[in-house]
Amino acid sequence: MIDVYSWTTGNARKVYIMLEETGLAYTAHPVNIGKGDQFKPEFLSISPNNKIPAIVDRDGPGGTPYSMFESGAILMYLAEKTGQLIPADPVGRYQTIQWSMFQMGDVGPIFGQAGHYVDKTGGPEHAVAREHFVEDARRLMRVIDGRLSDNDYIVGPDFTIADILIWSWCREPEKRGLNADDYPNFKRWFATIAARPAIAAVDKVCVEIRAGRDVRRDP
Ligand SMILES: N[C@@H](CCC(=O)N[C@@H](CS)C(=O)NCC(=O)O)C(=O)O
Repeated sequence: MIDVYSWTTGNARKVYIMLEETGLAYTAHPVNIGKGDQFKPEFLSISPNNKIPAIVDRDGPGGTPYSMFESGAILMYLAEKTGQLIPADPVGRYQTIQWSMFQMGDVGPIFGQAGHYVDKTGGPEHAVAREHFVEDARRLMRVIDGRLSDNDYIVGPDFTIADILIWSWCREPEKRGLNADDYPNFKRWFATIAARPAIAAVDKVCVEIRAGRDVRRDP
């Protein structure tokens, strides 16, 4: 059983999607970041950077409970725990890690800043910052679209954690000043993943979490 302490954002969805895809039993517990739950001592004890998502694996390494924060690290941990969604061969494995780092180091932070300046601070005094981050977000979309021009998925023929990590940040591209129609390979890939049963299951989990209720799943 995995306990997930999280909310309903893109970073939160990565972990729920991973758990649904791998079939691990989990209980999701709401941490309402709009109300400051991420600063409570009990949450900080498992996530010292006061950010969701965090997990506690009751059956961690050595059979003892193990807690983790950072969504990319959590997905790698769960991939290794289950032997799923990361290739076993070294080339596929490091391709997956490389593209996962690309999401964590570039797509997440830049899309996050673009979203901030497009959605929340639309005033003219922020025009320079807005243009800077939206332009870099467009560049990253070209990287993703180019990668998908001759690959079904980010790493190749197989769906991996790199797809889950990147996909989760590509919902609602217009909120980051992006037009999905400019990236046709991206659009095809996004729709393919959106049709996976795990995505619909996670939408339902998020409704419950936003209502402040724990969700127990055994997919
Ligand atoms: N690098 C972290 C980023 C996590 C993150 O930014 N979480 C946001 C929500 S998506 C959060 O908890 N914000 C609350 C805060 O900063 O106080 C990860 O991927 O897990």
